[in-house]
Amino acid sequence: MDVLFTLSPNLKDTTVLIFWGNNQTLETGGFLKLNKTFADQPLVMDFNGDMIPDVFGVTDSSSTEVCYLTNRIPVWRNALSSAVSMRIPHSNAFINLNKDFNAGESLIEDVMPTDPPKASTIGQSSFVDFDGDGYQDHLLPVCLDDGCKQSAIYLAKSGSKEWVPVLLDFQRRETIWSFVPGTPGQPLTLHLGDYNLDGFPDALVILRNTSGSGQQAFLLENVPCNNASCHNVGRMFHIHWDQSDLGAIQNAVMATFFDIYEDGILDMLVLSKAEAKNDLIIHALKNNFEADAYFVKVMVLSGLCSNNCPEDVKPFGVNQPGPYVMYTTVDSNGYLKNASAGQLSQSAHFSLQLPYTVLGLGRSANFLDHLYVGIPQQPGQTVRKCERVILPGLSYRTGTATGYTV
Ligand SMILES: [Ca+2]
Ligand SMILES: [Ca+2]
Ligand SMILES: [Ca+2]
Ligand SMILES: [Ca+2]
Repeated sequence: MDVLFTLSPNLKDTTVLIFWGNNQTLETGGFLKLNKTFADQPLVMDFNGDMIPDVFGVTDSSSTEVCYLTNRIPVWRNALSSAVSMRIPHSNAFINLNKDFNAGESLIEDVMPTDPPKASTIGQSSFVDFDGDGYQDHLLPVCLDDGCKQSAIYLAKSGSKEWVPVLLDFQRRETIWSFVPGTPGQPLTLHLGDYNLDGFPDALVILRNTSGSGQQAFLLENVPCNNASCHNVGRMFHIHWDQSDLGAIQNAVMATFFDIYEDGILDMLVLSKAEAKNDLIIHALKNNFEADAYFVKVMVLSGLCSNNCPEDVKPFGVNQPGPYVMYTTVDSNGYLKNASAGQLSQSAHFSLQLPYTVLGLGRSANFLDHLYVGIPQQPGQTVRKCERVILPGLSYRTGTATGYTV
């Protein structure tokens, strides 16, 4: 695994440094500094489908370029055929939107709305299968007013031009909470994961008290829609106001999901800032949700190795950006159940995605009819040779949930 750093002293020209991996450590002999700068943080994606991650972004010549790094030699190519003006900070994603099992840039205009909903602060785009139909949906957190006192989360389904609000009510008793508007260095972002393994992705957000002081992390659970505004999606977010472990962390500034103990159950990491201190504190919260659910955890690896790979040892490679995972199963009522997720679709601006996908199956589905994995590839290339590894020993039980790692 290599490490990519970005440096942007003036938040404009972003320099990219790459420290090359050397098995368990990093090469100490030096690093690669890309000879062009980007207008914003780059996106790591596999542009040419050779399983080697590439670096994509708007370069100093204001065109979109991609830098290939095959054999650790940077080669620049023009990326998009037409000129586009990217929002800064961008939330570019490399993800499959049309179920063809190949990732494409989320810039494709005919499957998503091109204009954001009417709002004064537009947050970062996220792509998840919010309603469990197998297609990725586009989620966007916004502030509706200039002071960022009125917040909302909108969703656009794949193939629809309509923005549907999936969370408008931020009122807890007498108090209105709202998003923190974000800064160029830390834009307004949702962090998504299926916390309760019901097959519908939930979110972690930071909200602030608009009438008092203080801000904290909140869990947004993906629940069936109960009002007219989200009717077209069928799902909405419900804020867990009384999550005491999150509420105990004062002045939280960022929160995301992470699988502590690698048991398939997503836990939470929260960053907070103590009063009059510069350093941030990291809090890890173990998920004690009594889910009694099944899940499948899928990790798509490149299977490539560049050095010290004897012939008889097959490398796993590293976690790929861009693969798409989808399952079909049948729920307890006999209805088809279907959900999908992308692996490492975004990499810039604290997207903090997991390097694998955890797909919750709910309580009843203890089997999958089909599990599909799509890996970006070059046009005309035949289906990639795949090896399936199921670890460890087919299934494991973790107290409340049973899962499979593929
Ligand atoms: Ca590549
Ligand atoms: Ca969907
Ligand atoms: Ca969920
Ligand atoms: Ca865990």
